[in-house]
Amino acid sequence: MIKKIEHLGIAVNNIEEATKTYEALLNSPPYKTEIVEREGVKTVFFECGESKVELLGATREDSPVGKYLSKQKEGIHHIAFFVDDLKSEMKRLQKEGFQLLSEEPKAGADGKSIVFLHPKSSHGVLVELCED
Ligand code: CMX
Repeated sequence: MIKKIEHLGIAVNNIEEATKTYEALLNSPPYKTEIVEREGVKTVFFECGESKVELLGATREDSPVGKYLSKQKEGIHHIAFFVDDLKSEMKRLQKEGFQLLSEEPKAGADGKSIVFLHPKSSHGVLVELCED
């Protein structure tokens, strides 16, 4: 079952600058910074009540975030929903006709197992499902 919005992912051109901006906006420092090599991304996480904000900076131009930033302006890149049973949600959404971007859950940032749905399946929004 989808339980809540876990985080919003924001793609940024300069992660150091954006970290300062979001630290000022949320009036709180980030709780975690992590490089996910497989995704070619540097992430900075802020807590925001029950949800989080994830800043995403590309570490490679050919990574998903690198390609995204080369084509469009920085801004909201994805919305991540927290699920209690990732495999059963994957089966349910596949049956509903959503295009999953991987057949199996992958290791994502912040200790989560994740899977993405193609933005064309969800009216132009890249959706991530994540599980602890
Ligand atoms: N939100 C909405 N639309 C997006 C998008 C995004 N984040 N990224 C790409 N698109 C759209 C493009 O605008 C393009 O649309 P048109 O066909 O209408 O022009 C289409 O998707 C294809 O885009 P592309 O640049 O050719 O990119 P690819 O097809 O190679 O890849 C995608 C697109 C979504 C499959 C790829 O970005 C992906 O696999 N994403 C999931 C993984 C990811 O984003 N990882 C980074 C975050 C990791 C983390 O959170 O830790």
